[in-house]
Amino acid sequence: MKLIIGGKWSSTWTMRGWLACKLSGLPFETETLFLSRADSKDKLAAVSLTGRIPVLITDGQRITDTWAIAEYLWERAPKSDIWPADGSARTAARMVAGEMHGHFAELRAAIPMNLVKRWPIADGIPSNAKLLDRPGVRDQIARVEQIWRETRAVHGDDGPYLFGSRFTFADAMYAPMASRFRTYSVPLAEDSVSYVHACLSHPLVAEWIAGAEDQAQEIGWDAVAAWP
Ligand SMILES: N[C@@H](CCC(=O)N[C@@H](CS)C(=O)NCC(=O)O)C(=O)O
Repeated sequence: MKLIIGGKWSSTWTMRGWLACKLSGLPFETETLFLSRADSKDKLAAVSLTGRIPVLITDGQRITDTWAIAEYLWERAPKSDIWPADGSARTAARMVAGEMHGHFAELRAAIPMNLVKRWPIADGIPSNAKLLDRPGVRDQIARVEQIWRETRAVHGDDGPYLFGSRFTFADAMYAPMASRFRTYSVPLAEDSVSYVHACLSHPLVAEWIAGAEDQAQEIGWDAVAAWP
């Protein structure tokens, strides 16, 4: 299998797709397609029916959409940690992952992911309060915290992740949001801070972040950290 991914410091959906591939335990390779180059649109059109990545190339298929990729992998590796083993936990995991897949547009737009940026990075950049005060953003942050809290209260007894001791695709869906909260110093309740820490410290997430840092060194740390 080959997964087409974007720049690791900023590509939330390909981070999620990559985490799904890792969670499946199946062998795969990656190919990087940077999205902001002059030839990116043409390259995207050549590999992706939707003009979006990730794309998983496997079995003669080009699978677009992170959710479809995760479900394909789950069918091939149903004992993997993509979804929880318990049926009701699995339904709950699909619900919370689905909410992240389909909602939070204002929050995503206000605080784009940048894994190598720490706020504030320089004078002249507006304070994070300005970003967080955009319409809908604070309510959506509160909703993310509520999802984490309520899911962990029911399913998270035996570990630090949403469904306890096993990091699942539901955590993968929220990992880019956890990183945004850290990057933009979003004020959070104590239990949310603990979850952010657990999520970003998971070995697979840490591996992706290390890759983002390596890319930033290669491209030029300051240029990458200044985006967007
Ligand atoms: N719903 C899609 C969203 C994919 C998406 O928006 N990917 C971004 C990269 S993170 C993209 O390909 N953007 C195209 C562009 O910026 O030209 C999924 O679940 O995979």
